[in-house]
Amino acid sequence: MTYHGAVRWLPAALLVACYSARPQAGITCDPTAPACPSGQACLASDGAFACLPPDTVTGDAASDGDALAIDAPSIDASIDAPTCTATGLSCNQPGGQALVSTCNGGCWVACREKLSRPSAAARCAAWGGVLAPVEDVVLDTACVATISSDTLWFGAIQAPDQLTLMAGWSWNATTPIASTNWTFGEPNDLDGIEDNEENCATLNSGGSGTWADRPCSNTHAFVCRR
Ligand SMILES: [Ca+2]
Ligand SMILES: [Ca+2]
Repeated sequence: MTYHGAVRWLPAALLVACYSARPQAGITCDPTAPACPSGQACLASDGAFACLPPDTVTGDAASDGDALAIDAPSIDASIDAPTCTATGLSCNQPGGQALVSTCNGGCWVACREKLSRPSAAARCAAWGGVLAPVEDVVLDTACVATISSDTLWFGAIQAPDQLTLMAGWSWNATTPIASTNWTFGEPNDLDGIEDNEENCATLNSGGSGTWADRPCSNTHAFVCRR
C-alpha cells in the first residue's frame, strides 16, 4: 500500500488532524520541477514521486536510491567539493581545456600554453601547486602520461654554479632528487660543460617520460601538481 493509498483510507477526522499538524503529504510531484508544500520534498515513493517530509525514507526509495538521486547534485556539491580541478590555473591552452587527473595521491594538471620555466612555475603557484615533481619515476610518470605527452616543464631544477652536470638537481629547489630518468646523453648543459646554460628540465624529452635539461628561458607546456 502506498503512502498515497494510506492517506486515502484514513478516517476523515484523522486526516483533518494530520493536516492541521503539517501540510498534506503524498501529493504527486515532478522531480524535475518540484512544487511541494513548505517542509516537504519531492521524493521517490513506491515507483512514483510524491511530496513528503524530507526525513521520509520508504523501503522503495532506500533500496533503489531514487530519493538520493534527486538531491544528489546539491548534496554532492558540498560533501564532494571538487578538490582536483583546473580552476585557478591560468592556462591559455590552444585547442581545449587543461587536463586534470587525480593520481598517486596528487592532483595533476597539464597546460599546453608554452611559457618559460619561471612563468610556468608562477602559474602553478597561483593554482595552489608547484611544477610537478616526479618522485616516483614509475607511478608519477604514469600519472603525467594520463594527461599529456607533450614536452613539459616539471619540477626538476638545478641550483646555479654547480661543478658537474648531475649536481644540484632538486624538486623546485626544495627536495633533492633521489631517482632520475634522464634521456641518454642528458643532462649535458647544452655542450657537456656545466656553466649554467641549462639549469631547468623537461619531461617527455627524447622518450616517453624521460628528462632533459634545457635553458630555463625556453618556452614549453607544463605540468603542475598539488
Ligand atoms: Ca646545468
Ligand atoms: Ca640538455
